Amino acid sequence: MENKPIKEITVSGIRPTGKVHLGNYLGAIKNFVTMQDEFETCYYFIADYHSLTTHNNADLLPVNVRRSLATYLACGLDPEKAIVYLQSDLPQIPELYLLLNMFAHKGELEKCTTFKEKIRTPGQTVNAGLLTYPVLMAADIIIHKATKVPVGKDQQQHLEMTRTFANRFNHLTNSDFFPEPQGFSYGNSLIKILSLDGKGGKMSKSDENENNAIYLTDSDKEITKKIKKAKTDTGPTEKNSPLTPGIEALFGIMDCVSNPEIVADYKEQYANCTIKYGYLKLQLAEDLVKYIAPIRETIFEIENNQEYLKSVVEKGGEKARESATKTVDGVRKLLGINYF
Ligand code: AQP
Repeated sequence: MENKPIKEITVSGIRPTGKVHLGNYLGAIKNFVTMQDEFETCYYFIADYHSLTTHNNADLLPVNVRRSLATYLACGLDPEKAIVYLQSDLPQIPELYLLLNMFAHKGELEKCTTFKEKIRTPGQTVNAGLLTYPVLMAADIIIHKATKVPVGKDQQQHLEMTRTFANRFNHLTNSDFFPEPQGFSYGNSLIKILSLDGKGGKMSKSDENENNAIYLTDSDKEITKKIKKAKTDTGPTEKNSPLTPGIEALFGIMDCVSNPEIVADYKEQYANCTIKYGYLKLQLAEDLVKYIAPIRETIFEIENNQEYLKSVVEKGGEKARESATKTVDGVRKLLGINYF
């Protein structure tokens, strides 16, 4: 893990709440893979505690954890370059979470957009874990004193809250113990891949309609079918019209997986109202199939090798606990939990 040009610590994770989709890949995992070659220390974990805030199914959790882990590795995460571990293998995280809860205010947690959205979901139990989700996420990040956090745009507000808690801790303990973590994406801004339902929301693992997301484990046939069925409008009638959410979703994906010249050509056709969505969808389906097929095949290969998966997280857990222990020891000291 030496000789990497950027001397910073990076940390991120995904929740094992279902099948990993293109948004998770493009918004997060793809960056993890590039960062492991550039950033001195990279921690990437499976956020299994986080999944319990909304998904409580003891039969499904192990399947989702193993598949998420296999997905990390299939996408190119290398345990020799990055520290890959399970959140629940670090007992220091619940301890820091508990202590950070004393620095989080009820009002600011209730105002969090994702909390407000989640509690509107029919059938969703509003447990305390859901309310304090941003505190657990803050613990995940600052446990390693990370400064860069590769996440999608949907996590921007949570990250802002992490900075608030870290700064409040520093202020109240009269220290500069925690650095301020910043969101990170290659390119100009954090990415948001939209759902294929044409409503403008983000692609999500827990969307009940599986047609709204492209999963990394989808077959070629499923990918093609989903793109063909993606909701669009009837086409622009005025030149230079703004993109409607359905077509914005398709262009958003195309920007990431297709040849830039071809994308520019379709955008030009949209601007001058000559676009035929059928052709655009065919092109996108073809490009996506090429993009996803090799990842899918590797996921299936790796997920059957449970011994390998176990050895990766055992090794990663050991290293992550080392860093986590140092941080929690420092926090305890600053809070005066240090009696004799
Ligand atoms: N649509 C998206 N576009 C770009 N990035 C996205 N991410 C999620 N959806 C998109 C990024 O993926 C990483 C892992 O997300 P997560 O599993 O921690 O939770 P999430 O953001 O809540 O993802 P989902 O897919 O929507 O899961 P569910 O349905 O379980 O809530 C994060 O970096 C996230 O930004």
